[in-house]
Amino acid sequence: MTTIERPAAPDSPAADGSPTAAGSGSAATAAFAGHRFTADTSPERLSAIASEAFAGFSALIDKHEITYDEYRVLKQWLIDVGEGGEWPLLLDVFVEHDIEEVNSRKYQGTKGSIEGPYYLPDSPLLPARCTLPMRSVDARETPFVMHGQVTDLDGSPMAGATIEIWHADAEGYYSGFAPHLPAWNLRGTVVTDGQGRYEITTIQPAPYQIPTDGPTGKFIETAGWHPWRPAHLHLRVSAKGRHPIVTQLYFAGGDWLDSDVASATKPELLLDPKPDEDGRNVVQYDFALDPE
Ligand code: MBD
Ligand code: FE
Repeated sequence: MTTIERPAAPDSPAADGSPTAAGSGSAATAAFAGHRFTADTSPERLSAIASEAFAGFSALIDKHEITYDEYRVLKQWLIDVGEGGEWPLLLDVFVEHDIEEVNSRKYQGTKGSIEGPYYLPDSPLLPARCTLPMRSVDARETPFVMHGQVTDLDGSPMAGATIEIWHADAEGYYSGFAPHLPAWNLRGTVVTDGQGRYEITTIQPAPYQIPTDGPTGKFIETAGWHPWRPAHLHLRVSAKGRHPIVTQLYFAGGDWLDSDVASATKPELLLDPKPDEDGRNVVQYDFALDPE
């Protein structure tokens, strides 16, 4: 039977006061909808793309002989996705990877990956050697140190480049989207030194689970798929006169690397940190930026 359970209303907190899918969904929608975006798409291009999209639906409906019951479940679920604020989550998980791939074909530098729904601009500026803002409970996790250099494609150092980094805590929550976390927890904008170098201390992130209490999670569960992303760091690296790169870094040997629900892993984006004498996991990663 195809029923997808109706999730809790966006403004109803979980009984135990813990953060909800609806909470982070609404926050992600609010963060995105704060802007109005434009694209220079001609009416002809819009018409061609839209006709092909609807032709795709036609073929699918015909091939699978979609029933009225199924059509109503779909309609209801799409309404739930909107009410739960989960359009950013749903689109970034199932669609963004193709957009990223098509749009990064012409670049030779460090590989990009999807931005996902939890980027926030203007995170606190931090010096080249820094520790990300974190709570004392975060600081109990294994320290993780990433260092390296930002260069152009010829290897010339990019001094004053910025590395914006954001990642989930050990429970899979992102600050700015889960109300119990302090602002800017595990986020920062790191400025490279005179040689383009940086050294960021943070904690080793855990795998991320799409919230199971929202419409995206309900759909994944109903289809019998798994809701996991491998542990990852999000980064946006920018320098004057360079094409900024949005990417993610993953951890060699970790779970879900070969079955990321968001299809956003690439072999070039794997880190293999090693413990140092102090028990910190340390890794080097260099970024090469294409010209603008
Ligand atoms: C994430 O943390 C993420 O990176 C993506 C792409 C989707 C949902 C949550
Ligand atoms: Fe993420």
